[in-house]
Amino acid sequence: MDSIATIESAALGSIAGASSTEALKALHSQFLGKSGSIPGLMKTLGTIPADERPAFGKAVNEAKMRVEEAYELALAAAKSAEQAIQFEAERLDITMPARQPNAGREHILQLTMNRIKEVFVGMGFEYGESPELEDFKYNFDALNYPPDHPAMDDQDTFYINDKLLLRTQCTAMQGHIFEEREPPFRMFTIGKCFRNEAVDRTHSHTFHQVDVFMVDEGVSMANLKWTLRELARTMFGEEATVRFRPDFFPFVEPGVDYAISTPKLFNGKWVELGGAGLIHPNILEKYGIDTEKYSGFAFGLGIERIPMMARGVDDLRPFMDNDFRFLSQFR
Ligand code: FA5
Repeated sequence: MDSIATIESAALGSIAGASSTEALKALHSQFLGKSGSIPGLMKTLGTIPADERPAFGKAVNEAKMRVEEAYELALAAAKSAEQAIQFEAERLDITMPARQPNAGREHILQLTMNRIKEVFVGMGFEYGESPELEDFKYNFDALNYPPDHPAMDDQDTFYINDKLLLRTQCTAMQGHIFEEREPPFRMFTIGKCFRNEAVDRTHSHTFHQVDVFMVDEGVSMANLKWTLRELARTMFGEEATVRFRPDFFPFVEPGVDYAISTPKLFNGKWVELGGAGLIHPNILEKYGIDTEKYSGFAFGLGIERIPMMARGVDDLRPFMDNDFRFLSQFR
């Protein structure tokens, strides 16, 4: 019995003195494992008088349970102490500001084009696409430019060869539609145009236009003005008004430039937006459209102009540069 108490107190003492899980596990196998000292006591049972054996066995079992219990408690304490050290070492500072993802957004010119698209689709115009790399025929001939007419000098562009050029105006879509369809139609297109231009605050070699035209019975300047006023009102507010002044484009007769004004924007001044007019009868006749029955209007405008006016930007060049400090101001 003495040996039991000696071994038990040696085991409890060692367990109490051990601080790591590793040391405790070693003690467990030393005292409680299969060939450990406490189970080893059972092997001495044969040397004990028969009548003392039950009490001896019981005493060994009780000592084993106490050592087992002390071991479990010490192991749990050592584990949590070791975990605390590990957690501290792996601590994340969740108070650090997170890196913001750089979310994309639509370009201000794209937003403007989307808005214009909505306006014209809302008025019953059909959106169409037309090539940027265009045939000379559609960019000039089909639009009633006589050969070598000086009006073409205003629209010098980049030629791929004698026949193919980068279009100077979205009006180039007209010839394609006149060839393919019979009136009535209301069409518009939006896209890039190119001109061999001395680049400055208001001119670029690459810019965007919307071009709109309608051919039907009895279409007049009044329909043109109404349509432009609707556009102006949606883009610049209810009070926007439109002014016409005579201008020349070979493909319209009469031809005008149009400007808009609103009391709230541009200090009430007139701001020119683009050119317009009634489609020249020469063009309609060229495509076999009966000018006794049908007439049409057309107008075009520069897209860059709109955010420039609405947002007070006095130079169009940054719209085409990729400087996020500039572009991210616009939503
Ligand atoms: C035209 O391009 C005609 N096609 C418009 C038209 C259509 C008239 C239908 C009649 C009937 P203009 O060359 O004025 O016209 O250009 C129209 C608009 O495009 C200009 O008011 C301007 O806003 C824009 N624009 C023209 N050239 C440039 C350029 N180099 N850089 C930026 N914007 C330009």
